[in-house]
Amino acid sequence: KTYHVAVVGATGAVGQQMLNTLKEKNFPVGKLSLLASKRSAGQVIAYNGENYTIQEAAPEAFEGVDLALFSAGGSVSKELAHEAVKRGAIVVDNTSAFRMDPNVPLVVPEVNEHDLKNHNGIIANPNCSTIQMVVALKPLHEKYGLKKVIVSTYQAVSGAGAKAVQELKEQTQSILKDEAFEPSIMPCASDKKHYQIAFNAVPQIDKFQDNGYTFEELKMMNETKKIMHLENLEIAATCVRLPVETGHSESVYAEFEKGTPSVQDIKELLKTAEGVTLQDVPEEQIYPMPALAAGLPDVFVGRIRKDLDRENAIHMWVVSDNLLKGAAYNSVQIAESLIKLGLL
Ligand code: A2P
Ligand code: 11C
Repeated sequence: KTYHVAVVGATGAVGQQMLNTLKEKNFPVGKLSLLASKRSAGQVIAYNGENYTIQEAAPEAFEGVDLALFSAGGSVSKELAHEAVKRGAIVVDNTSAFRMDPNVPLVVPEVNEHDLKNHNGIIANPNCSTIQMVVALKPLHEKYGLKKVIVSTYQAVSGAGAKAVQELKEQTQSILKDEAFEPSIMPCASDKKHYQIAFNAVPQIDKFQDNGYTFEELKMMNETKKIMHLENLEIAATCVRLPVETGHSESVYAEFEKGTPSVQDIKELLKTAEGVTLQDVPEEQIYPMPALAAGLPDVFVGRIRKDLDRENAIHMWVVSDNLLKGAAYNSVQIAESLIKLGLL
């Protein structure tokens, strides 16, 4: 059986990786509809040796579509996801539009694939920085019971889209040539002020909320609780943007309820965990880095250490390609799980 697949936001940083992932995974694509804004309508994109013309994303474009992968921003999802469902499609939405809606499963297949069974047409793909963290935490939680998590992130600009990557490259060149430049996108295109991202570290991803956290930080905190079904988890996040093109890194502190695992215990669990690759040989300077992780679908974990003051706590370093496992790859995995479970 093949499926009529629509990719909404096909010209974007994630949309392009969705097409690569569908191809790489040999997903059973029958018909393919590539949708984007009016600006891109008529543009031609190649997929699997064939040319496809971009159509404007509009309700009628979803006629006959079985699976719609959305990654064109929250407002496009809010406007069109229900239109797609109305026309018989199942939507996998990579924006924050529906993630915290109790009627919408928020899914990372390695962690909570079974939640797909409760879907009502829309399935939400979590935020990139949340996905890679929960993949690493899941096996530890199963054995030792998570009590508290403190995470600091070191995030790549591609998380903010193709234009943000361009801004980083242009700014870097301007600085190297000693030329003037005007930041216009980072840290957050829709916020009032813009700051230099090249050769900098910016402690703002998305907009500030009333409690002093940014939306990205709250996404990590709230989505983790929902995906892991841990309403009472103690969790705090600090999210920072770095001049890295692709690959988010995270320093994760995890405290457990049951037991005091050794570094070896944690390594044993992560060695066989689904979706995880352990890269942790300090004496040989082996540890995960975004430059090594970019282009690969795994979540890489290293720098595993015991906390020196609390016996029931560890620290680890978690890296993954934010456009792949953090977005496109996880969305296509969700679609594969839907097929496996007979839901698509
Ligand atoms: P377009 O290229 O036509 O602007 P990124 O995250 O890399 O910035 O990509 C955003 C994606 O969302 C692009 O494919 C972009 O298409 C698409 N997009 C942005 N605004 C809209 C809109 N109003 N309707 C449909 N697609 C949109
Ligand atoms: C970033 N995590 O790195 C963001 C991008 O909620 O899907 C993903 C935003 C989202 O800027």
